[in-house]
Amino acid sequence: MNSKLATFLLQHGNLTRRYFLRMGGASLALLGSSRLLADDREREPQIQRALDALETWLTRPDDFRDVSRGNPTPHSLPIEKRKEVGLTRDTWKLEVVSDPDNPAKIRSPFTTEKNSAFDFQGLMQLAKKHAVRFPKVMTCLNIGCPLGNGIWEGVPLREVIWATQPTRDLRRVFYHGYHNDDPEQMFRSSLPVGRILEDPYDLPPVILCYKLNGQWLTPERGGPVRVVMPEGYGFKSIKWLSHVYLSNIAHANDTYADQNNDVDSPLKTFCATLSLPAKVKTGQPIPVTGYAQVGISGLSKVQVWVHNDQDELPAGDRYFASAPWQDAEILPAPNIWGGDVPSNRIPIPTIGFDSETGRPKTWPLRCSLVHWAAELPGLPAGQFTFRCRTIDEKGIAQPMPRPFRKSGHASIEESPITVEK
Ligand SMILES: Nc1nc2c(c(=O)[nH]1)N[C@H]1C(S)=C(S)[C@@H](COP(=O)(O)O)O[C@H]1N2
Ligand SMILES: [Mo]
Repeated sequence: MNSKLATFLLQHGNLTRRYFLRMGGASLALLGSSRLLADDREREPQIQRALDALETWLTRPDDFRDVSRGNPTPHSLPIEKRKEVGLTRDTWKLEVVSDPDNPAKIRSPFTTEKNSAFDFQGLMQLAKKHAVRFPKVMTCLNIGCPLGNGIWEGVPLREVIWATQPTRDLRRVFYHGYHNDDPEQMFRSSLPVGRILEDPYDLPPVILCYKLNGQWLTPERGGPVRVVMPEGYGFKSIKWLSHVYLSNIAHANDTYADQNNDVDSPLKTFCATLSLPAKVKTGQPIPVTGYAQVGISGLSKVQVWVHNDQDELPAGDRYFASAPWQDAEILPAPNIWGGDVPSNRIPIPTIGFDSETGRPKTWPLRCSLVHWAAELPGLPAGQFTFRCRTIDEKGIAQPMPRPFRKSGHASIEESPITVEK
């Protein structure tokens, strides 16, 4: 294939078949064989323009929004200091010990004191046999909107826990990262040991993560090693990991609990807009794009509704269940993954993806993102409110089944639209 043309096609995975028809038969034949487009639906030009401007499915590691505590933040330390405190791959050390306050019985802890801390070489040794990859959206429970979507690679945390030979009184595991050796700056998270030892409901394992989108985890993303908890909000995925405690404590002891957060909450399903014109002309169709976070209960629909502000809202219907919602289009898996993933290929194997084709086995993927689009019909002049909501795989509409803010954002997004003559 003409390589210039191939590059062009790769960069414009969202162009319509109509566009290619205009390009003539030769390139169309080429398209058919190269399968550059998973999605060759014909759409209105204005919707197509909005789709062409959409963010990619994967986020570049440097483009993640950063939620990092610490003064200074560990990733901003100069390289010499990072080496000194074990924040590079060749200096990284992980302690895995019994919790002195609620001891679990373990035979061979990893400690710096006894010069037996677990290191990166040990991790790579385990990776040869046990490495896994899975897609996951990182979302801060307090912020609500996703910080970024990635393919995370690591070794299941249980491999390291089993290496310490626990025998009894192990009910919970808590862990923290480097925090300038200042107890005030510690940010701790915790999990029931059962979630680490076993993966319920076909979820991926909790991992010691060292790669994101096929590249070494950067200092800002928590490198050299962070925990990644597939179905959890961001605070479970501790960065610059340095300590793991095996404990007999019977309850969660996460730092985030001190901020009134529901620390046992798995990711919720919800949607939001990415592009929506704030002002349009009367009668002009309105293109809207957005994303949905596909939470633990999956996603079956994204729906939209435009309400004229002069009309009353349905009475006694807090979540607008009786409004005339219309289905939006959930976009298919893209052909351009983004996120700087090498050669635009999802690394193989990745949980949820076919190892032969590199394409997702189902779509959308749970605990990740999907994009959507809708074209609203033209409206008369006036002031309107646009709303969008998800319906999960159980048929439950946002913000249910868990509407409370401190278990994660799920409220129905509202955006104003002004329609002018
Ligand atoms: N050590 C450490 N890990 C941490 C944090 C932190 O402040 N310190 N923030 C947590 C929170 S609250 C979130 S939402 C995610 C954010 O991940 P990101 O910065 O890679 O987007 O990291 C988590 N891991
Ligand atoms: Mo967070």
